[in-house]
Amino acid sequence: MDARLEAIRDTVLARNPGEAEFHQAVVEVFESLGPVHDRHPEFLEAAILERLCEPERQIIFRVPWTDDQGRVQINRGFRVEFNSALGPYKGGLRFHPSVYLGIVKFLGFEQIFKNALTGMPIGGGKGGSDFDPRGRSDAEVMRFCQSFMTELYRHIGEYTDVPAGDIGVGGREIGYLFGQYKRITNRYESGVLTGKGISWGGSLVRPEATGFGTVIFTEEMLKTRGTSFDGQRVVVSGSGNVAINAVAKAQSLGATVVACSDSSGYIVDEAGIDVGLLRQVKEVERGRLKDYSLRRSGVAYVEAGSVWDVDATVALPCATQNELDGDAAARLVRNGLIAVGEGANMPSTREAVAVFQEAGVLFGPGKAANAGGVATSALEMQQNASRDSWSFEHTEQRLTDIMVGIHHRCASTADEYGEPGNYVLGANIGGFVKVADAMLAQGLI
Ligand code: NDP
Ligand code: 2IT
Repeated sequence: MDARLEAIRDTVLARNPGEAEFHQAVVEVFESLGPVHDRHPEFLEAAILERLCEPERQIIFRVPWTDDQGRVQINRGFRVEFNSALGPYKGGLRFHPSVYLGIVKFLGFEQIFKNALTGMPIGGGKGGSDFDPRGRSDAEVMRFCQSFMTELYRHIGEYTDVPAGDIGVGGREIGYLFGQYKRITNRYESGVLTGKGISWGGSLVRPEATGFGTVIFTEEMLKTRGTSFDGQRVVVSGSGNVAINAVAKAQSLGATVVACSDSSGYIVDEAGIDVGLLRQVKEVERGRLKDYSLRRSGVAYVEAGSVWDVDATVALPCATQNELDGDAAARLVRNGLIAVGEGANMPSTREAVAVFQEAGVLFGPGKAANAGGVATSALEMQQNASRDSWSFEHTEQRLTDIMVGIHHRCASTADEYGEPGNYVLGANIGGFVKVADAMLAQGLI
């Protein structure tokens, strides 16, 4: 790493002790940015990097609620409003027991560059709670969401900060959050949250957008090698919103998706995953993947273990951070992997990324490959602002154009900096320069 950036990195790491995921995200971005600072010494003089790594505002709050037995439960809520150079803070809320400040900050930091890459007018933020929705009734989830919003409402707004979903937060949770926001503020402010239901201000294609977008980006990478998804053998990790829609889109392009996972285990379905059954089990019944294997013949269920033990030509990690390590990457490469598209945020460890890049595997980092979700959130905001609603076809075409545009921006930036095919470099520099230029223009704030 560039020596000037090393000194800034050391200060950032020391100022944020115990936040391993945030450190990882910062280091990964800094490793790409040396050449930019050679060309733009003004960014160093204006301390752009030091400012970027310090969130504009961090909110941590108590979330009290009662469970179905009438017992009082206490969780911790977070919203990190990281950077508003390009627009209102924008990014999801994650409800998962692993959530702490370091996770929210890594996600918020990544979101700044991702959102810049979309070309839409959105800044970067992220939030969530260590609340675990798994096993909770709808009534418990509603009471939790109402309590969470009772604090969060004062910090958000269509021109300020616009949350959406992430792990553990989908249409149900956004509904309860929106209802409580409306009740407290007495405003039908559609643009305050995205991922809303279609009949009350949501956008068609937003539920599919992240998974679809990941596949569209990966297809663009494959095209650079004269190939496509058609005929590929694909493994997807996770079986939530992003994973299911990645499976659907990859198969619609002629691939066979042979495996996916949840946090208990994985299934191998050599005939190709039945997306209808997967949606029924995971989205309608909120069940476990094991239930899928019990309802379809020829399906193996592997308890625990790693889905990356299954050979693939294309891997789409769509579950969570650091789920694919260096050993798994080396095994996949040995067995014929040609491309990785990250549907999740930072799912590949630094060692895994190095293995992929050294082997010449096409590697699309999350901040580029999974940007379709937030981009379609921005399209939802656009529809809300104009009180319009677009057709599925029109919205999907906008998503496709945006993903093709992000691919082009990453690829051309990598070319410009003398590292053709390095999408990590292209995404980091492409996102960073846009934000840095806006920060310079807006003065010392
Ligand atoms: P969901 O909650 O819908 O699904 C998450 C999936 O990942 C589930 O199958 C879950 O398994 C699995 N999973 C979650 N945490 C772990 C863990 N610690 N270990 C193993 N498996 C785990 O979330 P999404 O599909 O929305 O999000 C998946 C990823 O995509 C995340 O990294 C998210 O940040 C990213 N992303 C999401 C976007 C969106 O629009 N939703 C946009 C861009 C990125 P189980 O059910 O067993 O917990
Ligand atoms: O990581 C992400 O980009 C998201 N969870 C989606 C954020 C959004 O505002 O739609």
